[in-house]
Amino acid sequence: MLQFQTPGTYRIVKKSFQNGGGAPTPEVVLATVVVAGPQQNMTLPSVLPTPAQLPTIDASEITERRDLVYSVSNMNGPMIGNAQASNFTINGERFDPHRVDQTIPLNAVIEWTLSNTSGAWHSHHIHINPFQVVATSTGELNGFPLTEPIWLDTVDIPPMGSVTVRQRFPDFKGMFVLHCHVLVHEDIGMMQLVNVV
Ligand SMILES: [Cu+2]
Repeated sequence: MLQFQTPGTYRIVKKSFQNGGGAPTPEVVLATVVVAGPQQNMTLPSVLPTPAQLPTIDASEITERRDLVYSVSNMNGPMIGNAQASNFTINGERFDPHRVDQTIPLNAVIEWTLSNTSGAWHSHHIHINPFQVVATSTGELNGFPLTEPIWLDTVDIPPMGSVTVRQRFPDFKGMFVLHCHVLVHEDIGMMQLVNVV
């Protein structure tokens, strides 16, 4: 939600970003906003309301704690054509569609510690159920102080940092994936198979 204090022309931009050793993405203008006419008093909510079906996950609800470690090493990566890529892993393993990495009982409430041992950002994403971010190693999320738990389905783990999230598994049994949402990382192995049983 955006509030403009004075008339004028504003640009909303997606800023340039460089991840690890990759080429920086270009800055992109997403919208140009022209603000004109008499000023109106319009208050913004300080925090968006939380949906009723997503009450905050209290520590007393947690049934288990698990770690996911996002790592990159220059050794033993997959061959792509004639070139050997870096090795992008979660908990030391590349994705294998025949291996279940996380077996989770239905109705579990997991507190995940998401760690990043590399110099690049990784975006943790898991299908089906959202999670609640409760802590980060920097105390910030997307450049703002993390002052209260926030529901997300993708969260960026800073280089050499960590993020703590809590997640309920209430009503879906079956297979799905969690993965890094930097798609070139996911595509060469930074993904796990999850089975809720
Ligand atoms: Cu990644």
